[in-house]
Amino acid sequence: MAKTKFTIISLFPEALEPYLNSSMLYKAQKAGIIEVTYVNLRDFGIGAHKSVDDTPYGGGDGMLLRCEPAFAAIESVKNKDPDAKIILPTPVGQIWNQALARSFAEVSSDNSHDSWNSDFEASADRNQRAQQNDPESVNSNEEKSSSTISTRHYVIFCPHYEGYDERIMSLVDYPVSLGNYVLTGGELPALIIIDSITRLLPGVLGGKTSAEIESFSDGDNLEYPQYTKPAEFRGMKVPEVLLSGHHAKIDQWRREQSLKRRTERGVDDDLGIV
Ligand code: 6GU
Repeated sequence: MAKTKFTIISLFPEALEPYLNSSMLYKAQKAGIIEVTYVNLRDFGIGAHKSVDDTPYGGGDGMLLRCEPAFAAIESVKNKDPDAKIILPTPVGQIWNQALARSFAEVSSDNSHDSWNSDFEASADRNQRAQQNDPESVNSNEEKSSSTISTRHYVIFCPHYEGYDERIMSLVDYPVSLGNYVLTGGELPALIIIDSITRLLPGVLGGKTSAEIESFSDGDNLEYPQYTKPAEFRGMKVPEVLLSGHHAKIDQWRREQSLKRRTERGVDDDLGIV
């Protein structure tokens, strides 16, 4: 299994490191399953003050990330690895879900990432054409649909301030949103994206194979209520059926509970596992 590389371009790499150097993500790095590299966007700032932002044309509040530092930082990574894919956390991106995480971890069957991938390809192509004005030079994401690539390298460019110059989008393969709300920057989304991909990689969750993860640990077991010892805590009892040892009945109960929760949430595809 090839290593999955993440490069995070951020103004605050020191905010990311403690989390990534803890628990499962730390173990995944130690085991050589993932590799995380940090690039400080400030190093690519302009002038003596290493400025990375400026006021918006046309007026408006706040500061926007400028093109020069963003392009220089992304190109510094691309020059070393032209195949690296650029992820931009942005509230206007495609909503991240379990199906996307699975596609990025490439534990899905080929046809299941076709639909979202073509969305992303369409947007990446649009951006490149817009910038280069040259349809011939558009580099399609061919390797995404192949199962034979040896290394996946995702570069997560974390915007900050009130936004970013739209021309930065021309370098982006995957604009990704975490949901319908606005955060102050791309760091938390970067952590979530890395976490949700990494837990799907073989060897991260108790050494399971990708097939086992697909069929078991990929969210479907999160949908019903679970309990561990003690059987009674402060008057709250574990449902009798779970103590019965009757596997068919337990399966039946879990199916019912999953369905009930889905109905109560009023959604049926949020985990991308249907
Ligand atoms: Cl990816 N970025 C920001 N800034 N806000 C968000 C988001 C991303 N997803 C939801 N809100």
